[in-house]
Amino acid sequence: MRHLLHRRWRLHEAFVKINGIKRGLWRAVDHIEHPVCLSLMGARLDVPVASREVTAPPRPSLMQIPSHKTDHCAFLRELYRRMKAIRVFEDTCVAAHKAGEMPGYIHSSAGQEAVPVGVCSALRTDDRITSTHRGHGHGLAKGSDLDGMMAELYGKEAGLCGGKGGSMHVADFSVGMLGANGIVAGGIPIACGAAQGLRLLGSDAIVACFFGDGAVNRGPFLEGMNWAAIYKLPVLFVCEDNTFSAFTHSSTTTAGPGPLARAESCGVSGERVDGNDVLAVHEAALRLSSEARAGGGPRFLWAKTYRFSGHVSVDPAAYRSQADLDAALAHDPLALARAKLAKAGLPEADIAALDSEVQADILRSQARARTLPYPHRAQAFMDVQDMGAPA
Ligand SMILES: Cc1ncc(C[n+]2csc(CCOP(=O)(O)OP(=O)(O)O)c2C)c(N)n1
Ligand SMILES: [Mg+2]
Repeated sequence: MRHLLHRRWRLHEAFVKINGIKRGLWRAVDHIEHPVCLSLMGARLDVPVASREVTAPPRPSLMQIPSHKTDHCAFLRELYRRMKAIRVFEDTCVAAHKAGEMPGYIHSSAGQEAVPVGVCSALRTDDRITSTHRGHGHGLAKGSDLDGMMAELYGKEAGLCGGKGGSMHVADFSVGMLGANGIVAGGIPIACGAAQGLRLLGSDAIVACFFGDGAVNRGPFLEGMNWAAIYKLPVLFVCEDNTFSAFTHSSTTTAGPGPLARAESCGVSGERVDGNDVLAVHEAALRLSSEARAGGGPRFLWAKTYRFSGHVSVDPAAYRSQADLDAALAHDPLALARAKLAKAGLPEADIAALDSEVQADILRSQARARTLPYPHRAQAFMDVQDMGAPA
């Protein structure tokens, strides 16, 4: 009897894990026809499953960057341009939210730009990423259309998700961005499922999984590390350690020597990097993602950085001292990238022109978004659920 109960419990545990993983599978595969995918999703094998397009045809993407080796200055210019775009985008959206014209909550990633830009510039267009509640920068770094992202945050029909995802649930499958996520650590099982799906399809694409330092204290972190290690999945786990978990300094809630040691305890090797140095992040991400792509199993990147803003746009961040913020601002990743670009030979006037160009692009995009229509109410249930929606 005890033996039977134990077996039932093991089956239940496996079911719970598969439930999380299968969400990632759904998002990863273009045509879910593999019998293993189908059965993991609980599908009836005798009933055809509607295929689900997740990769759009290639379009000009931010992944198309000049070569690091042959044109170092042009390469740095592109990294800087992306970082600047994220910074201005975030600052613009925070201001718009405070002014009451942007709905929802806005979690700014200002101060953290070197992490998504450094990682995504090491990825291919067909590689996937998973994101967090602080996901605008992840999408923009992966190549999402600026106008589509802006319109989405304004809740407009022309947005990347038809205006129904908003800041915290924006996804853009056309560039492999599998979605922002309001559940801390929620992207981790999705990344594992996506990687497993890619493996089943015989693809050599990988999944870069972004999550915060707060996520390492949640159960899905351990489950994800373990699952990815056991199956040697092609995942690059990226811990974007911005020093805070919501309103709390993470050092007061996280035991032990840090995220990398936890990953290593599951046999997932990796590196710690200065998350404010975009070049260092890029190089580490390139090394680790190449190993994961070559079948070496999951890898881990611990990128130490700092969040300049409050947790959400309306948070004054009174829980930290001005001295701490000033120290962080002295290592502003954008200023560091700018200095590298100047050192690589781009004249100051050209950098200033680039700054103005980015600024103008974002203001134009915002002005456009303001004028666009909201989704029609008849669309309210479309793409939200496939059962119970009005005909
Ligand atoms: C499962 C879960 N618990 C709690 C929350 C509330 N919450 C939202 S963000 C956050 C902190 C996350 O910290 P971290 O992972 O470091 O990400 P950061 O906000 O620093 O980018 C918390 C606790 C949540 N969204 N999901
Ligand atoms: Mg954090």
